[in-house]
Amino acid sequence: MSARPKHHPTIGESTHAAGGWPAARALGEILLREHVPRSGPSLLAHHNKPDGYMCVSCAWAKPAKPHPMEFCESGAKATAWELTTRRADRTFFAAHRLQELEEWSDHDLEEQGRLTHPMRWNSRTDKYEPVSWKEAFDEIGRELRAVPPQQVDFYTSGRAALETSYMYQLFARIFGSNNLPDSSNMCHESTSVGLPESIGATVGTAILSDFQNCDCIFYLAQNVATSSPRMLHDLQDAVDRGVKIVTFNPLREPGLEHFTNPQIPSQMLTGRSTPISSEYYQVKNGGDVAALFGICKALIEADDSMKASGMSKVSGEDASPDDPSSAAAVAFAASIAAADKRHVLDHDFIETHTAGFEEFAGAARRHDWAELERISGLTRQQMTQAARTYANSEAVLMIYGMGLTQQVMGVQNVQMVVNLALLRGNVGKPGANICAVRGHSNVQGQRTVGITEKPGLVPLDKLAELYQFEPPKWEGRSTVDTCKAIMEGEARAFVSLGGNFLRAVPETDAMEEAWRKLRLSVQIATKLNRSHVIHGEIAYLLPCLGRLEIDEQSSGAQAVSIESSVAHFHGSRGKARRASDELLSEPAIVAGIAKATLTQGRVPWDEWVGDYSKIRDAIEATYPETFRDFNKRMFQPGGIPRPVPARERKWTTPNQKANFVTPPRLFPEFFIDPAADRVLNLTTLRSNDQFNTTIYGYSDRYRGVDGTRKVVFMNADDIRRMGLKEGDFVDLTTAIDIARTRRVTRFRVAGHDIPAGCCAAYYPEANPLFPLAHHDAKSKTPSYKLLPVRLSLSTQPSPF
Ligand SMILES: Nc1nc2c(c(=O)[nH]1)N[C@H]1C(S)=C(S)[C@@H](COP(=O)(O)OP(=O)(O)OC[C@H]3O[C@@H](n4cnc5c(=O)[nH]c(N)nc54)[C@H](O)[C@@H]3O)O[C@H]1N2
Ligand SMILES: Nc1nc2c(c(=O)[nH]1)N[C@H]1C(S)=C(S)[C@@H](COP(=O)(O)OP(=O)(O)OC[C@H]3O[C@@H](n4cnc5c(=O)[nH]c(N)nc54)[C@H](O)[C@@H]3O)O[C@H]1N2
Ligand SMILES: [Mo]
Repeated sequence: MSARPKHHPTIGESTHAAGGWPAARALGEILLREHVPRSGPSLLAHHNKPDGYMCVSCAWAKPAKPHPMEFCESGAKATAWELTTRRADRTFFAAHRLQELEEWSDHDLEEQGRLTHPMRWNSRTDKYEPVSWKEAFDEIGRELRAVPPQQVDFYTSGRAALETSYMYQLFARIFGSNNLPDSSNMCHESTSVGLPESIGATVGTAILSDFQNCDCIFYLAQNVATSSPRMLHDLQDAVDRGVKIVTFNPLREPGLEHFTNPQIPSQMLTGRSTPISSEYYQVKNGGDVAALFGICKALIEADDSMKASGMSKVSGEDASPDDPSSAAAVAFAASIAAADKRHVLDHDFIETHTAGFEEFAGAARRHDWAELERISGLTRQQMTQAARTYANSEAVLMIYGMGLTQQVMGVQNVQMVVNLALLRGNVGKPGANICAVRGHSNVQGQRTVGITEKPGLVPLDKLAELYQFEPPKWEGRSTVDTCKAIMEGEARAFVSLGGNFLRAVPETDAMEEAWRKLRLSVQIATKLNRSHVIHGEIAYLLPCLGRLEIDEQSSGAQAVSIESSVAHFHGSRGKARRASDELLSEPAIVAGIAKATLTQGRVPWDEWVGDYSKIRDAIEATYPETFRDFNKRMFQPGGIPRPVPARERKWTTPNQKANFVTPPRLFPEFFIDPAADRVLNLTTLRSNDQFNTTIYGYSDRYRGVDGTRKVVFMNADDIRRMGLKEGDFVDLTTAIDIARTRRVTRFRVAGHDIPAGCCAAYYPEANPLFPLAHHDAKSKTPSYKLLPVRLSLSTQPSPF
């Protein structure tokens, strides 16, 4: 496990199973590597437990009956990274000018450890220097008041708790701004926009028990072993019950192939593993709409020919026996049809619950198999086989992640998943639901309590009544709009509740230049990152407590709460000693800034900071149905389920139906530059040694990489065709929107099992390639999983 880049990195074979001894070993190494105090390991006993703390890594569900160790390698890394004894304290900042720190890597900046003291940048010395909290709040308040509210942006990364998030959006709104961009805009926004149109839900409908009630899982575009490893337990249990898992991913991800459960001694001793996917389809990146259309086409045409041959038992329909459909078509249809029911589509469900079926079915019939094959990279037989498995299952759970949402056609990807589900009534019954696997540990919850740029999603009247102010009604900026506003000089001040905006967004190079023109940048953070080192004219770095730490306020130790990927709320109590006596909690910092800034609104900020249960009362008063008896129930095992009407087949869409939404095309229309023979479609990935822009180390055990992150994974045929060989250094240049050159240099060519025409590189190293305008039109989610890039042998000298 390499913590540093190596001169001679190794790129070898991918592993084929996740978990097992390598994961267990990695755990031990992590605690050592991160200089975790002796109390660290015992702390993990409270990880994701009903009376413990909720993991700061991913948002996966917290079961009512947790395993003895309800954590994974990724969660342990995130915990260790926060508990580290390393400190980026006054001495560190006194020793380094920011110009110098600009040359440091993401890893090296965060590796300095926890921030300990509020800091203000001194333009004369080019250093962050200590200030008192009072001075900080006073100046920030003064500066914010001097800027029109439309020119201030309040960013949130999805980690802050429900309590902090509620306070933060309230502060922004009383200040007069709906500019609340958040990490979700780069993440599951295509879900938040796609699902409401389709089924009237803003979040996935799945709950944990669906894993026990399904007989098939369609698993798309999510890397379980790295991004939500605890879900492997749920998948393994499902496989043990005979559930079929049908996977769509351009890469063969180990966790989706096999899993050796570190919590099952017999598996650890014998090295045995559970095969996860029963069918694995290596769709081309960007090929999911075509693949899903192919599956739907196979189902719809099978249904057509059964109806035509009189085989269908569909009620009320007169099937004509002398239909021209051939015997072959009928035989094929019969092979897809569920053996016992002899019908492929759930016509009763479609009739009762949905709208738009005819248009969708028409489009599916019209698509040409050759075209579907070319774009998806799958054969007709493969799509038909997936359709057969689907039709022979009674309850199918649809699970998906970033590979679908972060695309030019992200919303349509999500809606195609729903279309497939609707064909057989696979929404809103036990085992059959939509599971959007969320990223940050409270990203979903932040939306639930009002972090959104869209005023229509917030009960503004309620806020106005509770706090006596006039909320702004205009549509605020989401992340790409904020980037644009920063580039155009429209945004003057940026307040960041966590995150690393500059590294996470597209168009990194131009953004860095523009960022320096901000009048004010305020960063509330636990660790140092590039968004702090590059800064505005006036810059503050405000260190906060993390969720793992004991948070003492005037009424005693406080708890906070979060919402998981399956829409359950959970309480969380910090257990670790605070990293520094100077730290304030996130609610205290938000309140401090709010009090120093606002001249209107009646909010009991101090009372709230003294006792967070009062913030929860306020959340309940704002959203009485969602948060009923919030304080009383927040520690109940399994969490508080949030009402999601689509789970009960109540469709809160304008037409009160679940809607088939027909994508107008199969693939985005790009204008690609002339050197198209050297162009591949790039997707960006996470390694198993990072959490977003937090780089723990330089190894990606599952993909066989150690000692570097500047890698481009390619198909062997493409390597040969381009006259390259493994280990060569190449430059990647964006092949669309070529008026501006966007390039990253010296990426090492690595042969990988990935479809021809596609390549993959790590996020955030590849972010300078992404044009700001390259996003889904409706959700504005950047297309991080699909970008045409041109490859050329690097002419850059080696840095060594
Ligand atoms: N350890 C760890 N855990 C994390 C994170 C982390 O960085 N590290 N990040 C957290 C966050 S914020 C998020 S949003 C989630 C992200 O978790 P994921 O949703 O797993 O996101 P990625 O790792 O970016 O990759 C998604 C998967 O999509 C596949 N893929 C790429 N392009 C396509 C495509 O066009 N079609 C299909 N079908 N598949 C495609 C990739 O091969 C990859 O396996 O994880 C969260 N958990
Ligand atoms: N190319 C490409 N780009 C992507 C993606 C991709 O797949 N490909 N994924 C996108 C996705 S899904 C996401 S979610 C975004 C992530 O974007 P962000 O959420 O903005 O980034 P993170 O890397 O999660 O933020 C890390 C920083 O958060 C701070 N932090 C950590 N814990 C705390 C805490 O408890 N409180 C506070 N106040 N601060 C804390 C630390 O200072 C740390 O440096 O990136 C997006 N960008
Ligand atoms: Mo995310």
